Amino acid sequence: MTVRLDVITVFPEYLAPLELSLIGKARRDGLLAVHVHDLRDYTHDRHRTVDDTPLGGGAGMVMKPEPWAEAFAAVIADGQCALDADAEPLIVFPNPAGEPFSQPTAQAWSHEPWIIFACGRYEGIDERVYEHLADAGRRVALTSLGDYVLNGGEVAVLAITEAVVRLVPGVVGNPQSLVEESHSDGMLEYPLYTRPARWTDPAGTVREAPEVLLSGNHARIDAWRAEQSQQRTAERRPDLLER
Ligand code: 6GU
Repeated sequence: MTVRLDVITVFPEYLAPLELSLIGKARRDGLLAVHVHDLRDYTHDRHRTVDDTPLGGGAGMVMKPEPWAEAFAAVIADGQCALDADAEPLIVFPNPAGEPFSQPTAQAWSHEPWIIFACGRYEGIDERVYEHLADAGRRVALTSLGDYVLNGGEVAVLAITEAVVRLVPGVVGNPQSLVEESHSDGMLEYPLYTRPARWTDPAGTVREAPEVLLSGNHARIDAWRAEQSQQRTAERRPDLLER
């Protein structure tokens, strides 16, 4: 399966890192297609205006609805041409007021053949854009990375894309590494060690890897790792154990 991602933004250059590393390789391998669109290409005035002052007053600027509606129409038409006339994209608005993004969300979205990310900037997007998409029967998600505020959705798109794309079959070489990592089972990962088993740190302290990891006894190793995972989660993220 090839996954198609569209990103609509006023800062297309912000998405340049999607050429790099694992995501760049997935694109070169034909597992992923990324299309970045400049929202200003869907304006018609000389200044390519995408924002205006908030109705009712208040600080900052609000993104105007018309460029968004035009951009969605064009991007959806283009995607349906490339994929299938009745393909329905998942439209994701990164938004600090959205539902929390987490590993189960990444897992679910890794099965989506087509996601359109819509990056808001300024104070936000005119509410009627969401209403228009919902009335048109579009699948829309408002998604937050956490309880803090970014200047726009672009950095969130980089994070979400990385979390999702690495779960697409074939993107990560050894799929077992996806099973053992933090959050894959709602727990934090156990501590990792490699050679040398006995390491003298720069302060002169001799640091030994846990003996159990050298034992060759896989049942003991699994039990030790499970216990470490449990301890670590209790210490750092007790909220995960309560769920
Ligand atoms: Cl997804 N977007 C913005 N603008 N700020 C955020 C966020 C998203 N998640 C946390 N803060």
